[in-house]
Amino acid sequence: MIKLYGSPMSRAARCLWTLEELELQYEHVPVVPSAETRTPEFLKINPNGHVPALEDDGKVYWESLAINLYLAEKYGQGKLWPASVVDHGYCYQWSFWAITEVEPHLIAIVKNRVALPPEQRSEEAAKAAEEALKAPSKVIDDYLAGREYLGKTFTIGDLNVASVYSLALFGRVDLSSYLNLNAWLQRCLSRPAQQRVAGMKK
Ligand SMILES: N[C@@H](CCC(=O)N[C@@H](CS)C(=O)NCC(=O)O)C(=O)O
Repeated sequence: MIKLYGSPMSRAARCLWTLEELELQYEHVPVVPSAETRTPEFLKINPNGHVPALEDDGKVYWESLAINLYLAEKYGQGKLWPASVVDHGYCYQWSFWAITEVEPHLIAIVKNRVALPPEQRSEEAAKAAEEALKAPSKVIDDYLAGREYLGKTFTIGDLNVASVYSLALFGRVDLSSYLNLNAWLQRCLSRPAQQRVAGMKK
């Protein structure tokens, strides 16, 4: 059986969302970062000491968005995984874009507003990251004008990018001036599968 390691409060939530969208049977092991990810047992699963990690058919995979692309291609044909190679290209493009151009800024904001001990937080650093987030946010906002999703339908590309942008909610980032991005994000996050994952956090 598929086994997913990682607390729903971590980046494992991204993979839980995919598993729920695909209505797959899976075992969830809610390993807590960093307390439980640096043990010798867990380092055998992911030598980086990070969650999520996925076990499937005797193989182990890590990196949240890569796990999602793998799950979508293997189990989501005609659902999260589009039919054409052209559209696969766009799923890779938007996923890699989210993890390189967007996530670092959102992580800096979340750390400096929420995650770090209060005495280590810097609102100045959070504001600088918010400023840096403006350029990629304009790119996706412009792209989404007149579109419901990044592709023709909701795919793993949308799920990956929306799961990264959902960090904006934790970091109290106001995206309301990006009308298309904001509406698309709400559309993605209101999906029943994502709502089930949100419920796991309570
Ligand atoms: N690029 C990796 C990052 C994974 C990552 O840093 N996960 C955090 C939790 S959200 C973690 O496991 N931290 C534990 C630690 O670094 O000790 C991914 O997207 O899977």
